[in-house]
Amino acid sequence: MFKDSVDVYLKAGKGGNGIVAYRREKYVEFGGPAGGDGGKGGSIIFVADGALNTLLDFTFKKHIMAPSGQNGMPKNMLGKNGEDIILRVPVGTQVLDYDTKQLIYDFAVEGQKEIIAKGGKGGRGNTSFKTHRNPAPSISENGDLGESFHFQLELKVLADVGLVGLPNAGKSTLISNVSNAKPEIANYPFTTLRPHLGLVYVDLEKSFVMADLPGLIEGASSGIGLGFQFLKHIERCRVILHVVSMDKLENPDPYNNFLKINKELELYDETLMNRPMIVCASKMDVIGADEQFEIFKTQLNEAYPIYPISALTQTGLNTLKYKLFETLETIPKVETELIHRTYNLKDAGDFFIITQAEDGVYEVTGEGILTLFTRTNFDNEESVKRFSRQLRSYGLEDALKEKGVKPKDEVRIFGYLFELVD
Ligand SMILES: Nc1nc2c(ncn2[C@@H]2O[C@H](COP(=O)(O)OP(=O)(O)OP(=O)(O)O)[C@@H](O)[C@H]2O)c(=O)[nH]1
Ligand SMILES: [Mg+2]
Repeated sequence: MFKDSVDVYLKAGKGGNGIVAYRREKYVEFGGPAGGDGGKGGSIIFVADGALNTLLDFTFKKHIMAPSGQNGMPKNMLGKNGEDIILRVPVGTQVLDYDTKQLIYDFAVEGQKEIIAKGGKGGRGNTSFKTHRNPAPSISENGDLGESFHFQLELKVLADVGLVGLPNAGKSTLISNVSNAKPEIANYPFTTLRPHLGLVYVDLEKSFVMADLPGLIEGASSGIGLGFQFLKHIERCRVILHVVSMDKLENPDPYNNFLKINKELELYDETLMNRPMIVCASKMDVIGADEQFEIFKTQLNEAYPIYPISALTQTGLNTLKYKLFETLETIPKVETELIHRTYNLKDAGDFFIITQAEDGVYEVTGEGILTLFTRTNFDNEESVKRFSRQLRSYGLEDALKEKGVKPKDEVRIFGYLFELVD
């Protein structure tokens, strides 16, 4: 089964908590702080792999979670880091924000590696808080939450040459004769149900990637046939090779059909009309093909370069390969954007948001405050004091006062009640 669009939930590991501990050793008179830092949470990493051609695996693992870091330990021992999860995706995979459909990463090159969801930082143990003024702090920090996202993965084939044409035109037969791709071939429409990539060698050092795509029919751009879901794969092909059968019985009016397919491409994405297109007249071995070819060529009127071939008798294949290679050399290599963007949680929302709940109590949420909140160890007085100092320094206290919250009033932060002090 082929799958080129899936959505996934990702949750990177939480950082381990730092701890409060002191050295207690025989003969050591004043045991200093010895609480270790927590380990880092595991991240989720994607790597582009040219050997893959489907996102099917992700339909079986929709929820991906990386392990948390271990808490810090006494004797200044660091907690162990949560292990990263590394997953392979086909080259051509795009990672989009599920809600906004914003493109976050584009896995355009083999081996490209990106941290998709970053594990939380480990919290600091009390040793890390040691200062000259406070040599034995009793404060520690909890680990940060790992990033969590709802992403959509879209596979859009990345090829130099994309084959388009009516079903049965001979696209799969052509690619299996000039490359290592082995798509199914049969004398019925819509034999090919998914894209196939093949490497075409022009000589030992020159090669390019060709993509066999499912057949298109009139109305494909509005969802008729198999077309619509596969049209997106043409988007990222540098050259379009339009295969047109010269078999009079199955394709009595090649020019008209050629125009219809082009119309579908245009309706799907008008910029495809600027993409270099080469026409391949196929099945030249069939009786009457020469005649069809002459008529078709006249109708084309040199608007596109046209190459006659027969996969059956192996004629015209080399000339076509060279022409394709030559054309590719005139087009810039990477047309796709190479996007690696750090998807910053802080960018996603406001640092803090103040709302009034039904019971009249003001509630505080927001991505930034959440980070500070999760870092705070609420069993520890010093940590709680530090939290309120942080709220003040980020301007939350002033913002609350502006809303009319007075000293001694209660404020709810992630379900916990706090009192505003003067
Ligand atoms: N005589 C002749 N028949 C051919 C030639 N190339 C392909 N065919 C036949 O045409 C039929 C369709 O070929 P495919 O390669 O499966 O066509 P396709 O364009 O991939 O079709 P879809 O996958 O359905 O879009 C098969 O029966 C092939 O054997 C050729 O050069 N000469
Ligand atoms: Mg086919």
